[in-house]
Amino acid sequence: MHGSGHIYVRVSCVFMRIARVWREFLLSPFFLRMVQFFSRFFLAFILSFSSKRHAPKGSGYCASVRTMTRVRGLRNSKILIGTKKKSKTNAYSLETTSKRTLERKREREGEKRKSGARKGEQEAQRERAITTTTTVFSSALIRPRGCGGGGGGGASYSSKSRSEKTTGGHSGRRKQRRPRAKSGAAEERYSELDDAKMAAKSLSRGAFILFEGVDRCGKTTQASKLVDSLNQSGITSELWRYPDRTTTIGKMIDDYLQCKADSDDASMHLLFAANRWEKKKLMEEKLKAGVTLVVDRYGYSGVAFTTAKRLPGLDQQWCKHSETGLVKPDCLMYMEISEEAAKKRGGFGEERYETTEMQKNVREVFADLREDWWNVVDADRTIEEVEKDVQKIAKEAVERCKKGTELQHFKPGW
Ligand code: Z5A
Ligand code: MG
Repeated sequence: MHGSGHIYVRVSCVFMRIARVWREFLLSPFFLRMVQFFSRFFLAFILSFSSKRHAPKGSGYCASVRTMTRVRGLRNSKILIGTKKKSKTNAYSLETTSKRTLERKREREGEKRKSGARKGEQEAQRERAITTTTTVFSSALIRPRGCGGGGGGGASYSSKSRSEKTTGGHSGRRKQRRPRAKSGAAEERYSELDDAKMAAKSLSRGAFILFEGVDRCGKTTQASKLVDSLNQSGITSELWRYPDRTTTIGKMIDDYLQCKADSDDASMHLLFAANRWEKKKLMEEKLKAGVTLVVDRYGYSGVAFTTAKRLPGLDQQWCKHSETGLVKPDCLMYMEISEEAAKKRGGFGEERYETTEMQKNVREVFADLREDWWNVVDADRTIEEVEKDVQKIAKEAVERCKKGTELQHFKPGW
């Protein structure tokens, strides 16, 4: 009993010593360091798995390395040998990979920005076309017919519905949907067609129809008849005459023509031109708004009458100069009349240029000015016969301008 008790005491002493050694070992700085070291490694390993999917292609364990290096104290430590590559290589590969990743990222961002800019440009172009159309149609005193204005239903793109779409539109109205394109190319083609349609629509306008000719050829008679008939057939049109004797400049011209006042020939030529320039803006606005303008005399008369004076320095080129930049007519009807027929139609009045010699010279200059695109109308015939031809020519011009053509202006030297 005594012997066995002794053994128990000794065994317990041994256990106690072992326990003390263990305690010392567990509390030793070496063990604590070991614990710290392995816990960091374990943590890094776990994190590397979670972030591996973000690793750049072909970087192997780079993600793990990257994660490990994030864990403080492991940078440059031997733990990197735990990856498939040597620590040095890994550190190098980590550096180059991140550089490459950064470069790729920047490239991708650059491409995105470029494509964004391109898209932005296209959008801006479309917006400009829409704004032009909207401005033209909304500012129109009289809306051009057949141009898709107003309600703008169906497949046709009215300016209103497009602008509503871009700006969000009215809440009460159902938004029109664009047919979905199958691919990017198809989408682009669709938008190009769309832009072309919009551009053509924005160029749709009234026609500038001009009557020119010597005295008594019937310009005023035919111009008035044409305006009446166009308006009756639904084509909004106005009759304009030059000189426009209603303006301040026009009144000065009127005084000169009626021989109430005298003036220098060059300055008179410039006054006649100024009478056209003062109405240029209005003319452009009306035409763009879809109004057809039937004009009785214009710059051609200006050049013809001044040149017909045969004065030194006032030649055709000099006379044309003051007309450069003015709106060019879309259609010119030159009323050709023989001297005999003109003589039969009432005699000359009291005005300055109504002399036989002047009229003869004017006729010659007109013949010199004549261009291929002019419509020469035989004005020797009856009013009705002439009217038939005039209507046909005018309606063709109206149709052409309605489809969409840009306004033309007189170029230097014409
Ligand atoms: N002038 C200038 O110097 N510089 C410029 O820049 C400009 C003008 C723009 C005023 O012009 C003057 O200004 C003009 C040129 C100069 N000088 N001149 N001479 P205006 O246009 O005011 O002139 P107007 O009073 O109108 O006259 P006109 O132009 O000579 O006429 P018209 O318009 O050609 O013709 P109409 O008035 O239509 O007809 C004349 C008559 O013939 C009338 O009785 C009709 O009923 C008759 N008639 C018309 N057609 C026919 C036919 N087919 N058969 C039979 N009878 C007909
Ligand atoms: Mg006249």
